[in-house]
Amino acid sequence: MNFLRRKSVADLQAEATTDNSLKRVLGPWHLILLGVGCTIGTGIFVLTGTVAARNAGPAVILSFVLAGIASIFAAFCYSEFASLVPMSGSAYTYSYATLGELFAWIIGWDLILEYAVGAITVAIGWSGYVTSLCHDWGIDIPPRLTAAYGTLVTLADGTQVHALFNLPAILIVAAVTILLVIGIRESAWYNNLIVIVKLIVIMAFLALAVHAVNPANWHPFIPANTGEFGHFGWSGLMAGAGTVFFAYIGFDAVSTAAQETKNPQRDMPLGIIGSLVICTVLYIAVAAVATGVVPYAQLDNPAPIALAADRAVGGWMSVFIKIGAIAGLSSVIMVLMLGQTRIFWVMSRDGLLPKFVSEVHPRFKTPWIITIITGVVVALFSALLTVREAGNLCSIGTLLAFVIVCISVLVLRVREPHHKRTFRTPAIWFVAPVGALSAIALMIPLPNAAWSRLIIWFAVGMVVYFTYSARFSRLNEKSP
Ligand code: ALA
Repeated sequence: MNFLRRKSVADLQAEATTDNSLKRVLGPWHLILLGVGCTIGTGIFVLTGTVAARNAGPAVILSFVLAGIASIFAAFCYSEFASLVPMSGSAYTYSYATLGELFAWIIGWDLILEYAVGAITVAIGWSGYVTSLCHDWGIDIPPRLTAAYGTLVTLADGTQVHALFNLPAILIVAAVTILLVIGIRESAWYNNLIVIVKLIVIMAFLALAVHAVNPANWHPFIPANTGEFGHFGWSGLMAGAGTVFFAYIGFDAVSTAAQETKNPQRDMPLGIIGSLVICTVLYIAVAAVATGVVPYAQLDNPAPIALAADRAVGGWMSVFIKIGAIAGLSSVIMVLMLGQTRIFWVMSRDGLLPKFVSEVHPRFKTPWIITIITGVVVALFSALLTVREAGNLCSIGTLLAFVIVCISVLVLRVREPHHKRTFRTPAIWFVAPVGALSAIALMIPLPNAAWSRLIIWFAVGMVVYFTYSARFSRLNEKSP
């Protein structure tokens, strides 16, 4: 059996004709809003605090710079990959036509870490903000039901106990799953509204809290390493960059809109770089203000930005931030879960996953079975994992996808230069290798737990591919 067999571009075009409703309507501003909307989430609202407190101290600001640079390089390659195959879809689809089935499977399997585990991470972040807001309003969710199993939580009388599971995270995932099953998605209008809410909340935080910055909190800027790799010092700064990379995940949504863009060659880079630059600047500013207001050791909190707002401005500002974060994070969970079910759906249509996965509900016209299965699994793990465990697994998986994409784009330029590309990566001989190397540099310092989970995940993926997917692939029907 040829595991590198490809889907032909002609087949993809034929499939794309069923999807010819896509109109070229998007300009650079639409793309920027799309990118910012999918990107700002748990990374900035939660991980900034945990990374400052546990890895990098005030140098979390530099961690954001490094992760932002790595993302920009990868983003260019991603866009070229997206523009190679004339249909909208994920890296899975593009690699099926260009690299062959085994690579498509690896990327598809890897995208589960980006989308499903990303949704898990954001749901946990959402839970932290909801628990904290409920507390402000006098509703105390029992602490044992607000965090991952085994996490230390403090009861009202001050005693510390181990948590059982994260109930609010289960509830938000259940709510999003129901909306997706009955076919309610975010409209462009709603997406724009949420983006504006997120931006207003962040700008208001920066404008009001900056006055409370005490530069003494930035000293030492890079706290001395504790003797353990990744705990402060330069290794902490690098490990922090790997973790906060999570904050940048989502800009690939821009590259998947190539088919709907008026002038992709000009607007794609504007959209991608524009949204990444806006996010990078905001992230650096938020990290600087948060660590300037609150001593970094105190930022290990489920709602660190609200904590900084509370210290700097007062309770009302903290409530404002929490409401904005809760609205913004719900929309990121929805985008990620929707992306995941679409990828499963396409893989099932290709025969790589069982048929029931692509079964569409007769009334709602949504892939309801896989949406419910995805919802149950995402809910289960968001109840049991910590935000860092889930975020690091998502980061390492997405970084691996970026490495594969950067290398593939270069290989394809050499091997198949004739393909039409609506967007070409500038200076590809520099951008692609640097993109791959910087993604690897962010992966290396991530914790061993993230690495072992990644390896186990791929081992399982290979078993599934060789025992099931390769045998049932629809390309078998077409082989002579
Ligand atoms: N970048 C997104 C977030 O930080 C996934 O929540």
